[in-house]
Amino acid sequence: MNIATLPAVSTDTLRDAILSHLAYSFGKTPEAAQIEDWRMALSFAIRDRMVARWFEATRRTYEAEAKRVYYLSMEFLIGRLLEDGIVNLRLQEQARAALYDLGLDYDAVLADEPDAALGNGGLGRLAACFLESLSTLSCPAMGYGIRYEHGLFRQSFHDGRQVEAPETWLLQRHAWEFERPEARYRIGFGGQVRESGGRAVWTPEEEVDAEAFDTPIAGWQGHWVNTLRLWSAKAVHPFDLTSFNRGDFAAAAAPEALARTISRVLYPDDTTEQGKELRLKQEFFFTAAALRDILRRFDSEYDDLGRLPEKVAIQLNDTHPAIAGPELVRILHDERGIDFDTAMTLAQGTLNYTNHTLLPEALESWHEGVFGKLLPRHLQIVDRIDDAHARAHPSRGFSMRADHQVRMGELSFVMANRVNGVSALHTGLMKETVFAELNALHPEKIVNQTNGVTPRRWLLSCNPGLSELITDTIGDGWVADLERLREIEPEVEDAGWRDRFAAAKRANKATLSDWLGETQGLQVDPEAMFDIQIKRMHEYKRQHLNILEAIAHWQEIKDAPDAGWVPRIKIFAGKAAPGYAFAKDIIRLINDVSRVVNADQATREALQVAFLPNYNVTLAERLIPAADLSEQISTAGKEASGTGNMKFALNGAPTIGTLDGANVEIREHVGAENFFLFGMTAPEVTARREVEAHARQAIEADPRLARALEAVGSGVFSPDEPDRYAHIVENLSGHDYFLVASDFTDYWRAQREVDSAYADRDRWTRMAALNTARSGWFSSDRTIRGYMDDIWGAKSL
Ligand code: CR6
Repeated sequence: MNIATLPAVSTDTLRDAILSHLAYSFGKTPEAAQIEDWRMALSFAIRDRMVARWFEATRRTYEAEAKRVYYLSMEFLIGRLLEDGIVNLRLQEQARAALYDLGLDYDAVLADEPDAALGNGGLGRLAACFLESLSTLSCPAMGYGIRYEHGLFRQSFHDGRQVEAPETWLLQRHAWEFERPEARYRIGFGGQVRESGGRAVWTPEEEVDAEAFDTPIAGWQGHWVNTLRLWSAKAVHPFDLTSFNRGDFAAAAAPEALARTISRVLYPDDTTEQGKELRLKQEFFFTAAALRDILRRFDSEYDDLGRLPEKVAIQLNDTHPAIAGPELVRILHDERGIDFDTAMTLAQGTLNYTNHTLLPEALESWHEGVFGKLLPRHLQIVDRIDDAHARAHPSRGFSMRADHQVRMGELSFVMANRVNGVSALHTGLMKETVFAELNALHPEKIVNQTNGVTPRRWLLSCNPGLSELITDTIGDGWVADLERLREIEPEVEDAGWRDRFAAAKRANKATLSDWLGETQGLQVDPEAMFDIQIKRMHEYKRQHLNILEAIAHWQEIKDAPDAGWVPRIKIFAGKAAPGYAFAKDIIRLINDVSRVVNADQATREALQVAFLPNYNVTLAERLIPAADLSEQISTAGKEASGTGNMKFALNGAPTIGTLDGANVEIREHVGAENFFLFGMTAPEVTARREVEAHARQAIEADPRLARALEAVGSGVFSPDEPDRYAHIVENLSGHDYFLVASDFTDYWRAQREVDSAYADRDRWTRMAALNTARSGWFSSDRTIRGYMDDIWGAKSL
């Protein structure tokens, strides 16, 4: 069969393809097939439709000698892929009908797919949105990462406490990857560096193989398909037969176990530096394999390494792949014989670096002891890079090697052609704070690219009701050109149209409410305001500010139950890093508050609180379309951008938020009157920290806050252990680094404004609809165009 001429997809052809895969790929009859078999057969049938375009994209890229973009990321939070594929290939109707013909429920088959959680949070999800936009824009690109056996842990609650269990997505069959045993590179660690014939020769002590697994990523309408290539670690000699024959079975299996450790688990934290040797090994492992692969491809097309910057752009997603700088210089200089300065210049022309946080604890640095032990040659090269940079800027005294550390942010900056922040505010702060010195030396390097989200997943597919209304109103051009959502703005003035908008939201809320009833035993009135905060648990994101306000609100409702409160359900979801005790205590507190508040007959009509377990991409897709209010309440200056904030706005949920990260730009786009602003600005935060006893002062000035803290501290929510949360109260009345107390009063005020706005339903619907109409700028297509133009110099084919 000629794959370029696969028959057009009717329901019948798709059904036949499913049955054919069921028989020939999975060896099952329809009678014997389990839901997983059907899901696999459907996935293969869909995947088949991508392959011809995939080959075509590769062919066209070679033919055009186009510049290629490589996105190196330790995390890709891709979630489920089947619906993404179906939606992008526009096969929803056929797939639904084909499964119906086969006696199957479409939604149930889709729900069988494991949620691939090869990432922690925003940074990993951003990488996944970027891959989809790169394909949509037919930009020749490839993602490189690690094929973790275990993604982010599975979260459940025991007595309100977070319990972590390993995530095992690969135990269920995964339909999307092609194993490439021939794409295999040997990666070394440790060992010695010798001089030989004037060249440094690194002889590693330990070696593993990196083997590629490729996942095709189809863009909108399937016109272009790029590849996500994930590396799996394999032992060089998988099995020690000598030990085995001696009867020492454990020793026989040891090499394989050791090697596989490298790609076994995702580090479950995105904001703390993991000072673990294994982490550094993971970073070098996937980066080195990617570079070898990139150079192999380059060599197959060109014979002059001097053209590397012209033909290749490599993006370092945060500092995790920062070792790419010294590794590329090592390959070019030590292995290819290019002189050191030229090698460095070529690397600098090819690499770019995105910074995703200013939190000092998250800026990676490695002690030279560990670094030198694992990567002895790279340590020498870092020192030479540092020297070369210092010689070029003699007056400055800057070094990336202070205090026996290798500072990866500084290394990435120096080795990059462009360095970008992820929102306007964050980029500004980068220039003023962490990279102030380097920015003064290289003022052209830092550029901003505000994050974005893919509208295919985060509107079209997760919110079919609203999507249909939009398409009915303005046609479907918005899917590929999200700024066209502006065209619905005139309709917002039409009462009939507003009713349809409100009905779409209401239907999503009813669906969520049913789901909450079935799976969580929660009875929720879809008329209540759905107030949602979903994201990683972190003090800077201030879930504790939200729950304190809920407590104060509950107390006030109790004081006057008949005062006409606007009914609300507060929904939380998010995982805490297993080692982050304070964040885990906040989860437990929210669960404790939820138990007490939800059991209170006097208030339960007006207020409920829920913490949903195991937050992941799939849960986000369920919650966001049903949200009325988006909580984006981080301490100003701490959230680099946020991307959840964009998804809520796009789905018609106004924000209550601080002037932090991309909230600033969201507010500019949707209009200040459609955004509930509160709290200190970034400079005010800095000034406030200087005020002595700022927390005490704030608590004394606000009796509501004092009373809420008193309830937490005295065991109202933990009667079996009254001082369970004493340390939280102590933290918030003392040091309170994230200024929860100081922002509380204004947050309360803004929440009451939310209440009165919501009470006027028509006004609320108008605000919600304007959020959708004006959020088109936050498409990751816009972001990727920005990277292509300002950073990569890459073109759409
Ligand atoms: N934690 C930022 O904190 C940003 C994403 C993507 C984060 C968040 O504000 O939206 O990156 N930073 O740019 C890191 O992961 C280091 C995040 O997700």
